[in-house]
Amino acid sequence: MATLSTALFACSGATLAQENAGQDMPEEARANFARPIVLEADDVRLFPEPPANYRDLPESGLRGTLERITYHSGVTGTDRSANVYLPPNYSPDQKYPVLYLLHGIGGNEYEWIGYVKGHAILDNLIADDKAVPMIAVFPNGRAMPNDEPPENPFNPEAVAAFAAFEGDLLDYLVPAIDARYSTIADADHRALAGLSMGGGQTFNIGLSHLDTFSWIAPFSAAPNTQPLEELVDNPESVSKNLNLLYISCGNRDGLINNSQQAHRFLRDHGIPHIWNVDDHGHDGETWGSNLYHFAQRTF
Ligand code: FER
Repeated sequence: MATLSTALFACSGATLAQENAGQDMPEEARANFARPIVLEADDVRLFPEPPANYRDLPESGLRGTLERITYHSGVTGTDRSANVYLPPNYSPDQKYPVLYLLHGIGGNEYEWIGYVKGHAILDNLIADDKAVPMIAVFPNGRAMPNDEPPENPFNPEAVAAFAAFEGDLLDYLVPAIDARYSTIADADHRALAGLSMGGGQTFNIGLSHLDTFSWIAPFSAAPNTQPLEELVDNPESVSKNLNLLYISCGNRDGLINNSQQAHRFLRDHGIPHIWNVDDHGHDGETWGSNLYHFAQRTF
């Protein structure tokens, strides 16, 4: 099996090369999908950069623990794996909220850990009392029997598997997590966040299942995002059921128009949300920074 970081960096490379196959453009433009970026007055940064060491662990290492679980999925017909972060002193005598973190098109259940260091960000925030102790689940969001990142992560079968993950998550993974761990098993204590393809999944699954998740954070959402008109049929009930909708994107990310469209729809329909446009591209800097800000405002 590939190590965490080689798997992840290799995936990012595949992603970029595939979408822009055959085009000759500078590295930086390719890295950000080279689509036109048009910023408007409310596409602004709301939060500062986190402190420089926000994802560095102390020498003693992670204070919580990371473990790998398997669950049976009726969607794929296979046993699937997910990584799980448990906060320090996790005890079945207490009950915990749960954050689900979804990866991008070339990633897998290690992307948030190996590339973004999401487990370290949460561990540091919890140690500093800036976030409540929570369980974090890192699933594989490509619900197909062989769910490893394929050579071309944009192939239609692999992209369809990101949509099929909705049933996997709702009907198999969430129940498996609630059965195995000491969770507070309701929407007020469940968060869904994701980067890129995982951001699109977060919009699609989150906004249509506010009875399961009420803290929702799509970061740098990809074009798999369904039109908000389809996801939001009743703005009042969406506003009432949401605890927090936190949307972010970097102002150098060629996919920003997806998030801008979502933000403008929500703004025009009076649905409260955070819209944070930072100065990053389609990269781990923006995902780490926005997890840092979202986790402090969650639960
Ligand atoms: C696309 C561009 C980017 C797309 C998906 C992505 C499905 C996803 C990127 C990522 O997850 O990093 O056209 O179409």
